[in-house]
Amino acid sequence: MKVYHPPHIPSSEITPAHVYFSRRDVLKLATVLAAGLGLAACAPSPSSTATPVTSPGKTDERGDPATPYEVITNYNNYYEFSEQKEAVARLAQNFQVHPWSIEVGGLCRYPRTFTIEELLRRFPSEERIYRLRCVEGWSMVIPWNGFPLAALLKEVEPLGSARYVRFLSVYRPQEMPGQRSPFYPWPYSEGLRLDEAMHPLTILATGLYGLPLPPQDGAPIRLVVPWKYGFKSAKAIVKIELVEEQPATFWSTIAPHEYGFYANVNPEVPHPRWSQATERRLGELGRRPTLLFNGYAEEVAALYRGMDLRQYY
Ligand SMILES: Nc1nc2c(c(=O)[nH]1)N[C@H]1C(S)=C(S)[C@@H](COP(=O)(O)O)O[C@H]1N2
Ligand SMILES: [Mo]
Repeated sequence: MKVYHPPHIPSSEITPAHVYFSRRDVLKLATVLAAGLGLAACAPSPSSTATPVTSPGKTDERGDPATPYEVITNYNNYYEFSEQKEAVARLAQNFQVHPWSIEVGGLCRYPRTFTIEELLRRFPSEERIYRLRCVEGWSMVIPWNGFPLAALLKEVEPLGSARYVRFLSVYRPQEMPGQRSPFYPWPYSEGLRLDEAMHPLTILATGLYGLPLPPQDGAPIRLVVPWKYGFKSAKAIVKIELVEEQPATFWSTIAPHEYGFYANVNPEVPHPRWSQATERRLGELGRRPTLLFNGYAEEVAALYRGMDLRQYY
């Protein structure tokens, strides 16, 4: 008999970093941050040519600096591989991302399957520098490359009866050790209301810092919804379905009272087990205030006019 393991306990978030991290981790993080600042540039090595130069000048629209590439790609939530964020990059390194196709179907006029190559050819890639706020209380600033989900949905022409969009991540237990655990409702799934899915901020990302998305960040294609907690942004998507009813999702199935369908970032609605008022920005000391809709209120607040954000958490 296994003991129920409550998911998403932010032990790293409620314990001061110097207590939580081992000395080795702190040294590793220091190296990673130094690399991001370009301090390692005087020590060229074969791997330094494979590592992209993180543009020191890249910032989001608020002026927040982009998190270094090495941090974004070595601190990941991806339960298919591991529940340990520092272990995901290594466990995902041989994940096969070619060939890959996405089936787009359900309530639409022209359902069809797209290969990744078709998507890249059809929808020009844009850079979007977005904040990512995890429900656990940490955040990053990530320079994604991708295209609006709306462009893809318009192509298949949703029917009038379509009110929600359902996203399914890949199911490949042979390659994804975490999927051998029967305690989770695999495959990972997520959902959006159709108007949220059509919002211009919602993208499908295929790249990071101008390079193909690494496996640990959801290669070859993942959703990014910047005003919602990170778990809404499903990785390694194989199916997008237009549906009439609000779909069940991975986290809302596991713990419905802790992870709602909407999951809009909101400093005033605490998680039942911790506050959401502040967050730890990776690479910064201390905490910063969390912003309503993760700082995108001007763009998205109208989607929720008249809705009680405590009821629809
Ligand atoms: N398929 C899948 N998608 C997922 C997850 C996951 O475990 N599996 N974790 C989510 C969570 S909790 C977060 S915070 C983000 C993290 O994205 P990143 O590792 O690229 O920063 O991915 C989300 N997408
Ligand atoms: Mo998360």
